[in-house]
Amino acid sequence: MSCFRPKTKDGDGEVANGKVPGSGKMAKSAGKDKAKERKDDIEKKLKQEKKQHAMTHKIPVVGAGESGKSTLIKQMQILYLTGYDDSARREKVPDIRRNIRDGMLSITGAMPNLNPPVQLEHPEYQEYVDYVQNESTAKDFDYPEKFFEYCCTLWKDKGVQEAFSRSNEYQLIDSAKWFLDKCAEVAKPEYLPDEQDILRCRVLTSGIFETKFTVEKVMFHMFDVGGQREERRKWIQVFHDITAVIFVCACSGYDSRLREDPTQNRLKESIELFRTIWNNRYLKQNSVILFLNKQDTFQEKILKGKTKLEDFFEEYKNYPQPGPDSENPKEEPELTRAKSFVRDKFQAIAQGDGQRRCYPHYTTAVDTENIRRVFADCQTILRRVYMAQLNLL
Ligand SMILES: Nc1nc2c(ncn2[C@@H]2O[C@H](COP(=O)(O)OP(=O)(O)OP(=O)(O)O)[C@@H](O)[C@H]2O)c(=O)[nH]1
Ligand SMILES: [Mg+2]
Repeated sequence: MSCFRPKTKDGDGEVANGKVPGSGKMAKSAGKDKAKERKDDIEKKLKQEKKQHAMTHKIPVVGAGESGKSTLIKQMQILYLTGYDDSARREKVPDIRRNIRDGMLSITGAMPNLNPPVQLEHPEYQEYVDYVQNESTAKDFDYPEKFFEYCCTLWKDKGVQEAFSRSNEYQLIDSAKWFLDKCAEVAKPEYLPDEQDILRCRVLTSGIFETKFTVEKVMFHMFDVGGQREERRKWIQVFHDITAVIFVCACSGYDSRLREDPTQNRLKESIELFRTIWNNRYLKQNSVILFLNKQDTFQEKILKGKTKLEDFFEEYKNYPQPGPDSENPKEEPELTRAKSFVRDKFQAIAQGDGQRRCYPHYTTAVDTENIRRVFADCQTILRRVYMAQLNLL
């Protein structure tokens, strides 16, 4: 990459051609020049072609905890690598069981602490709650049948459901509903997770993981990092020699608090984190592809209206109604307005920098078709950014 020079080929060529004189000696040397010029030209073209074939995009995928970074990488595994075979799926079963345990632990643990507290609809299930709270946290807990029976029963309790519907008031993993809904299926010894289960399964990332894949002869090296605060100091290791950054934000976090700092709003944390990435001195030349993720849950929350964006972002009250979304003209106007508001929060930070850009996309990382489409757009952006970088060198 670093050996690339600004192009002067056309100008030089024209000047040389224009000066071809008539004398024999001069004509001979002019002929030699021409041959050399042609050779240089071919060599340049070959070099360029080689570069095109070897085009490699190194991309760190950053964002706050639980924003969907690892889920996006799983989609790359599904779309461009070998996906998940039976044995890889089977390996995820312990994580999925832990997701059920963690989900039920959080919900039933929160019930007495909510304001106002929530009671079980069936007080006789308290012994199931006690079992989940006290036994299932043991290190060597082996998920016996009765654990799943208790979880299935509790999940149907109206009190548990009410506490679940208030999960923005405490910390609950996103996958809780997905796996508690299929608790009886997961309990079976022959249970084999499907692709959606793999995508939904939550495992916190600690460290840096590289995934390499090729799409139409272009190589991608994506780096998945941990998003929680104490993980972020490691990110600098993957900020060198990159094409662009992918920044993932969970838009649905507008009504929830940060796991590692319950005084901080999740979406506000994400916006502030984006500011530090945009202003990071190692990334001054780099464009950012912004994934405004978890659009499915964001949409559900906005349209249900149980938690309102203006209750967390006062300025939303005065945010104007934009025209219909050209890609989605039939979308509910309120949803279009909420989406634009969040996007503008990020765009405002990235404004006024001619060298690089922020490219926002609305995404649902658990939806393979959505990511296929969005990533096709990203490939075009990355190619353009890469070429612009080459020309600058
Ligand atoms: N409904 C929904 N769930 C999502 C979406 N994206 C991710 N999730 C879920 O959110 C949870 C967290 O996603 P991860 O990909 O593990 O988040 P992460 O950014 O890698 O988190 P860290 O590793 O802690 O930094 C998982 O259970 C995902 O299945 C989405 O667009 N919609
Ligand atoms: Mg992760």
